[in-house]
Amino acid sequence: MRDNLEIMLQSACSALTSAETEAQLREVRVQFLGKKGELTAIMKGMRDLSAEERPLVGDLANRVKDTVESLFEERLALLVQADIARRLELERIDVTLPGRATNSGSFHPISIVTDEIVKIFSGMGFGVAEGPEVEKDFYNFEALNVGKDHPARDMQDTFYISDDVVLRTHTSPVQIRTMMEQPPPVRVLAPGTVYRRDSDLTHSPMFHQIEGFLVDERVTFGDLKGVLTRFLREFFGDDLGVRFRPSFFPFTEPSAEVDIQCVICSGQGCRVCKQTGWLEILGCGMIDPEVFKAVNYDSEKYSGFAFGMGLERMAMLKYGVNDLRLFFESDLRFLRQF
Ligand code: 2U9
Repeated sequence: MRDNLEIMLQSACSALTSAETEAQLREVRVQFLGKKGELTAIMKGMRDLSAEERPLVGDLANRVKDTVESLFEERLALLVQADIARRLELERIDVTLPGRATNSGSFHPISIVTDEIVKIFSGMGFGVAEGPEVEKDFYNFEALNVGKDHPARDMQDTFYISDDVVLRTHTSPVQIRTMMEQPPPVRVLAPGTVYRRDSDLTHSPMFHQIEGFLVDERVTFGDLKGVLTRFLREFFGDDLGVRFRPSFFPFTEPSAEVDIQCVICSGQGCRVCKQTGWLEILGCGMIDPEVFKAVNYDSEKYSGFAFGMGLERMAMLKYGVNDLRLFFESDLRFLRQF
């Protein structure tokens, strides 16, 4: 038995030292010290020993067991340590590497200007309405007092989809639809994309507009001047000079164009205002009774004003942008500045 115990110790030692993983190591322990292990098997021979020999062999067996046990613990600590070291190496993070930048988006200047104009007019009781960009001739022209042979149709250079369907040339059809849906009083702003067959340094075939209109009893040109002057001063600055010049539009009578004091040179005269000190900024007028007739509003009882402005022009003047094309090129070096 002594020899068997010595032999077992030898093979347990070498098995423990050659175990490469914690699982292997635990298997070795079970193989030698487990209930059905080698030590148990050897100890079955105890009953054949003499009374003198039994305690001596028992003592040896205990020492063998303790030795295997402590070897096991030693090796286990080593393997766990090695495992931690390996994982640390594997999962190593270089905290000195520069971080990956994430780009944060920003609003397009046309969106910023739209939002600001909507905000100013909503302070004066206006709501927002939208409508289709592919529009019936009736809503885009006919109802706005622009008849089939009206020169304004050539003037506006329209994209035709078919004989009576066009890409809207202004957002005015939204106002026609609004009036056909609801009775006065109405105060509505119509922002949106519009299309004209125009393409040069200062014209894009697709651009943006805001139009607005107000209809109620006893609305006067004085109301129009008050609302638009207030708007322009909130948008461009408190003491801004504003002037109204007579003009003509088929859908308004009387009509006017509005100039503001040049925001680049404060009215001193520069290249942008062509030395006049003034910039043309919007068109407006009292809604023509012919338009009321088309939408079935009583022009004896109601009157109203309407106005329109190009958003690219508003943005160019507000931010000092000198090239219209920048708004359509999606160049991040430009867009990130807003
Ligand atoms: C209805 C009745 C009247 C809208 C108006 C203008 C004058 C105008 C231009 C400014 C620059 C268009 O973007 S632009 O080229 N607009 O000058 N717009 S009055 O009049 C309306 C609209 C709807 C039912």
